[in-house]
Amino acid sequence: MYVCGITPYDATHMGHAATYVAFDVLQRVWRDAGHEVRYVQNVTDIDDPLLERAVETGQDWAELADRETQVFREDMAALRVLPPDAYVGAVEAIPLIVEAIAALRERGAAYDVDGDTYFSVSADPGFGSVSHTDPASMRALFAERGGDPQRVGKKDPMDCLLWQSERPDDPAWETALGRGRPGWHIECTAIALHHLGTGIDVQGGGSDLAFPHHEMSAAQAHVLTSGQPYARHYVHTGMVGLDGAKMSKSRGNLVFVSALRGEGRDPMAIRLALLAHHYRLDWEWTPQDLTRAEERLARWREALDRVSGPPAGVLLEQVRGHLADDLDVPAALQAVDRWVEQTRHGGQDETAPALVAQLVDALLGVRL
Ligand code: 5CA
Ligand code: ZN
Repeated sequence: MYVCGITPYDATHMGHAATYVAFDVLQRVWRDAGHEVRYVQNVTDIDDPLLERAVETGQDWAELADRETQVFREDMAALRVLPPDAYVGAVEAIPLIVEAIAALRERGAAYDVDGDTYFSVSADPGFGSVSHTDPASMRALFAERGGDPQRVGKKDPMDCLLWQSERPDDPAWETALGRGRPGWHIECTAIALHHLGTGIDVQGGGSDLAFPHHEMSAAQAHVLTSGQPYARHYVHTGMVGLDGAKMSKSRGNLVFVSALRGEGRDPMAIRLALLAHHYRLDWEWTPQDLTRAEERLARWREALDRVSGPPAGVLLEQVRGHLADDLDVPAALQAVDRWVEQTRHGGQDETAPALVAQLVDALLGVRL
């Protein structure tokens, strides 16, 4: 599984956290089913938004990236998200990225525009099959999400930047492609192919990455591997909003995991608040999400303090069943609620509370 990582110019907000918790549940379900999981994630530690934020705030871009990456990792650990096997930065991956760009050029899929290198989307006959976006929307989304459809000299407005030659005041690396820095999409392609190979089971991320990011990543990979399927499934989580707009660093309408932790909120309540929404749906964060989760967590913990309860085996099968149904975590939580409610009427099984604590921990990542 490859899940697109953060661009570390600001702390982890509830939208990021919801996305990584969703893929964490998927990893837990796979492990529960006896599969070995190899999980790779990138960190976009060089890109325009990071550099812009560093200039705006007068910080060194590399220090900003290091600091926010550290906060992210602490947030993920607090939320009990199992860490990826490989966590790879764009900067450290520059040799891989340069190699991938050189290979695209050899295959006739890359060309120059005033010293910058572009990927030719027409090189992948399947371009468009990841996101199924119509051409008019493609252009709008590309412009909105870091692309440059208007740039003069490109063969197709949709062609994406692979390598940007050095600009004044920008960081640049000396490579076989000349001095410059990598584009965004090729970063994930190069890291995923190197660490996982082709045919990865899941390429994941938020739905804002379906186009252009995952479409471009896949197209580049298809050309690099002579048409082999890049990912078997593209899985996209819904967008978490706040006050009517997608929660995003650029809009600034953010609720940070680290801020809630700093207020002393229990990370397990934060996790439960995120889990209460189906991964595929868009939803709005409200303070009630957290208070409801805190109440639920308290009820669950109180139930585990009872000496016995109804047998855990039935609950385990229910939870597994719901998770197998397109990761229906909200239904799994309701199954636990029902078990918790039943403990009020007693139950003969003295091993049940400890077993339920274990299953909630292993499958849902909530430590009670
Ligand atoms: N570095 C790139 C991916 S290679 C990036 O998109 N970084 S990010 O920091 O903007 O987002 C990190 C992850 O969180 C991505 O998977 C993104 O799709 C997801 N994400 C961003 N905003 C939200 C949101 N409001 N709700 C849910 N997920 C979100
Ligand atoms: Zn990515």
